[in-house]
Amino acid sequence: MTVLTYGTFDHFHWGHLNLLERARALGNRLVVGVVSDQVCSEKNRTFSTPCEERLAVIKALRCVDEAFVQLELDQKEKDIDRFSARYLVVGDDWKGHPRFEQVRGYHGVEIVYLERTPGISSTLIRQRIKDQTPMQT
Ligand code: C2G
Repeated sequence: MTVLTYGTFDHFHWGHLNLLERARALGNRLVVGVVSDQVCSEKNRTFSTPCEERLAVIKALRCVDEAFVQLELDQKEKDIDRFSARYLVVGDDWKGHPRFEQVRGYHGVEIVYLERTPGISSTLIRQRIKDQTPMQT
C-alpha cells in the first residue's frame, strides 16, 4: 500500500524524519512530494535551501521509496492517481485544512494526520542560526 506525503523539508530535522518514518509504517511504499522553490514562494513559505538540495536529502532516506518535486500549488488528486496512494499523510498542524479535507475519500484515499513533533521546526532552526551568526558589520 502506497503512502503519499508532501513537505518543504527546509533545514531537514528530526521532526521531519519522525513524520516520514511513521508515514512509511502505514504502508509498504512511501512517496514524498518536495515543494518546489516556485510553489514555496507562491505560498509565502520561507525556505533557505533550494529544492534540488531538499529533494536530495529526502531521496537519500531509507524510509522514502520515491520522491518528486511538487511543481503546482495543489496537485493532490493527480498524485493520488499517479501513485495509487492509499493514504495521504501530513502533520496535524494541517488537521482539517481544506487542501486535505477536499480530497478525503478521493479514489479511496484515507487522510491521516500524524502528531507533529514538538519543540523543533525549520523556523526555529533558522532563528537559531540567525541568533548565533554575528551581524555582518
Ligand atoms: N512536521 C512534524 N513535526 C515538526 C515539523 C514538521 O511532524 N516539528 C511535519 C509537518 O507537519 C509536515 C512535514 O513534517 O507534514 C514537513 O514539514 P514542512 O516541511 O514544514 O511541511 P510544509 O511546508 O508544512 O508542507 O501540502 C502540505 C504541505 O506541502 C506541507
